[in-house]
Amino acid sequence: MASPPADSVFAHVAAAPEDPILGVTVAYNKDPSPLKLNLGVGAYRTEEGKPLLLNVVRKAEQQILNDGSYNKEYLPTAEFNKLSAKLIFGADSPAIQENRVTTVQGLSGTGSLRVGGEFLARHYHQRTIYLPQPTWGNHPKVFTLAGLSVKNYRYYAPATRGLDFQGLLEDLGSAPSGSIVLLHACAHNPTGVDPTPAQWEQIRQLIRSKALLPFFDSAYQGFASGSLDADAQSVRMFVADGGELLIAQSYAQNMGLYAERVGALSIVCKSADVASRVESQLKLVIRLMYSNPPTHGASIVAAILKDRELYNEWTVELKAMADRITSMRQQLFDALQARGTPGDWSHIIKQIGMFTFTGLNPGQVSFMTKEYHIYMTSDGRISMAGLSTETVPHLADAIHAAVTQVV
Ligand code: KET
Repeated sequence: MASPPADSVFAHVAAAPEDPILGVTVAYNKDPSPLKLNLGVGAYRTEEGKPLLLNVVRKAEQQILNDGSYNKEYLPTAEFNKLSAKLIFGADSPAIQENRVTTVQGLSGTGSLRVGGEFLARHYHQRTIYLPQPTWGNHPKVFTLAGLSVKNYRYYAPATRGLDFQGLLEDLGSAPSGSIVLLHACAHNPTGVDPTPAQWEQIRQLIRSKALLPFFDSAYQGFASGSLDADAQSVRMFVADGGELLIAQSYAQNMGLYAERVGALSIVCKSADVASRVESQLKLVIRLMYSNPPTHGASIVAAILKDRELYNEWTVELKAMADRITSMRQQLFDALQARGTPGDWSHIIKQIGMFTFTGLNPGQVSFMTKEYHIYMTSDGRISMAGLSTETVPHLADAIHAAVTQVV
């Protein structure tokens, strides 16, 4: 018998680069300073800086465990799928009533985007997906791996710290007919800049007139405005015109179910017949990747969505999370005003959702990490949910020092 080679057969494997978002937490964990503050990953924290297990999730979980019929059989997800579609499209959505929507459970937002990307790469005539510039850092990698080719459309104007609406219209206007367009349903990550309803309407008209295919990413429904319905308006506008679209939903943020990896992918089609064939192909994509989704998180979501009392309780807890983030925005803005920090910081209170796109440059960010033990992504994004009344002054001091000392 040949003896095994002395060196590992994997000896040539190079270490992968740290993820730009998750790597921030890795660096944070290594820092022994008591002052350290993690504003990197978008994960909700309480005033005390702790992860939040929603009360309603605890209740739903208890209810499930008390239910004698609960088991670990392969998941029949029909109920979860229907409820998820209803949540994003609205209870009275004609597309649902006409059975033109197919929904499959996905592994949170990321897994749902990936399944949608794979489906498109196999069955759609156009392989190019346009992503906003900038976008969530994982988008280009997920879609490339799914077999799509990635291009960008202008979205954010650093000069105004607002939407580059003209650039967006020009870039989508010159995209080849049929191209896929990724849209953040609300609370755009990382910029916190969303189109107004009137701008959404113009985007919709442009997308439909050029036969582009919208693919929504809804990772923050309820986090932008505190209202689940208001945050779904952009998507519902596109469903109301009878056209087709894809949407990936995540329950990581709005139910605090990060680790359960529960989400959904829906495709709205022109007819029930097409939708049912599309569904069969989605199931095939999933079958060959991981066969079946996990049941526990989906059971929690379904228990909350189908019970009026739990649902109402959820909306109250969700609103409280959104409100705490809004209050952090105001407090940080006030603290910078109080320090007379040079520059216009009104974008902190204007931006929407979990993040403030501060406009700080990579040099200023690394200064804040080195001198103040504040951890954030190098693009200057801070997760407002990681702040508290107690930590706002420390952050404001750090920003003030960074903009006055580092160019
Ligand atoms: N889409 C967007 C826009 C998004 O910001 C995230 C997560 C996801 C999808 C994926 O979430 P999932 O946990 O798969 O349901 N964003 C935060 C966390 C991360 O990067 O994983 C973040 O930007 O910090």
